[in-house]
Amino acid sequence: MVVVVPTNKSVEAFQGLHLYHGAISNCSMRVRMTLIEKGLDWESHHIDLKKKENISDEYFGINPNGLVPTLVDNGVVHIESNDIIDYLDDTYPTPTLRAEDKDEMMEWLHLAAAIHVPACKPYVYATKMAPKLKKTAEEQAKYDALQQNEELKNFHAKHAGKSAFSTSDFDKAKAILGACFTKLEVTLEGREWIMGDRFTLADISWIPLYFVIKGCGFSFEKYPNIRRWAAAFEAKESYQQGILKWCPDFALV
Ligand SMILES: N[C@@H](CCC(=O)N[C@@H](CS)C(=O)NCC(=O)O)C(=O)O
Repeated sequence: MVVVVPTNKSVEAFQGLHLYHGAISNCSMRVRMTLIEKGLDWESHHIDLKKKENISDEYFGINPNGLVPTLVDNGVVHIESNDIIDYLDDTYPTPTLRAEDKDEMMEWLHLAAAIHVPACKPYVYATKMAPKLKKTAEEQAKYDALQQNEELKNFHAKHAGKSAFSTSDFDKAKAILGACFTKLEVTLEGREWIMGDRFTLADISWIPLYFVIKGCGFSFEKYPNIRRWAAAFEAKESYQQGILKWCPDFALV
């Protein structure tokens, strides 16, 4: 659980569940899906990353990294998508999204979190999003003043649309994604879901990665088990409402 004491005190008065989230944000997708799977009511606060709505004193006062998603549950602020979905499943236990082997399931959530900055973010920026998220000089100055997280500062200084991606950064991202999807492919052999027969947080954590990375051109030709697993989501309300509704044309964006 990653709880933040906000400097923007307005959110502390919120009742119920409020989600700050981005349409084409794989991290937001997993939280939207979890809320829907659990049948929870939540208030949407959409943050348009293309309009740089996250680069504001108000938003950094809620999420000190300036990232989406942020969940506010009765005035308590939670960040980090994989921690948020685990928190939601603990706090609102029915229906459960836990596997019997919780440790193995959590390894999938930790892996998704671990590859976000070294692999997912560079792949998405290099293939598609860098020009769309390019900051003006004014936005860049505002961002530099607000952002205290060195890893994010470095990432954005390097890749915020002004400098080209180095081949080595891109190749490294692609290699990490290839290794992780190979692990997923092997795991899904003879299994309906990542943890076996039961649909769990592990599936919710990974389907947004598949959706976004595929939408950025990564080929899943050699991963038949992953394609079968992903196709099974089409029948799920949480996939339709948590992912497709927010970015129906992602492949074209
Ligand atoms: N580890 C964070 C990563 C969140 C993150 O990077 N969100 C992206 C969208 S998926 C974002 O807000 N990007 C804007 C930025 O980097 O300034 C989590 O899992 O919640």
